[in-house]
Amino acid sequence: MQRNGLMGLSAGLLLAVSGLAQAETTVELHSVSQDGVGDSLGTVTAEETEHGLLLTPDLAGLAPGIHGFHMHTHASCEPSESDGEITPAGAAGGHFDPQGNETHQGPYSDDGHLGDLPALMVDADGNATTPVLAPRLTEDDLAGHAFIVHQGGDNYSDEPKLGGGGSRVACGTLG
Ligand SMILES: [Cu+2]
Ligand SMILES: [Zn+2]
Repeated sequence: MQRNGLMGLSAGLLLAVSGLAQAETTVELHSVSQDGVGDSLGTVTAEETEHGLLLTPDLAGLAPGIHGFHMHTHASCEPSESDGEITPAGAAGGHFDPQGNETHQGPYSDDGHLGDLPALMVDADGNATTPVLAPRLTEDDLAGHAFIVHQGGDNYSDEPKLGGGGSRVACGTLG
């Protein structure tokens, strides 16, 4: 009796541990330019919490300041070309928008792109380590897309275009 009880307890613990492991995804981000995908800049870890998806960056080599941060549609960080113009990580497509809202509203509105994430803070040394919370996302939303960090900030509106982030400077694909 006691032996069965202990076995049941260990099975329960194993389930709990594997459940935790599945609720966390770590993705490596690389610098991107018109030449393609460059060096690794570190990682972003996504962890499901009762408040939403907690995204913890461990990135280096970015310009100090606020950077727009989004989940883009496709799992590619390759450049794209249109009318002779090369866009870094353009193959990632636009902001993930499964509801077809076609408007950039940031992470706290249900009316915009689902891929709109909170902007990342990069310190004076070029490191980003402060976690941000994406309340509308779950871990199940991640696969098949890409995280992108932009050169500029993000005012969570369509003016200026896509919040004002401008060029894509870092990218990581989500299995
Ligand atoms: Cu973006
Ligand atoms: Zn957007």
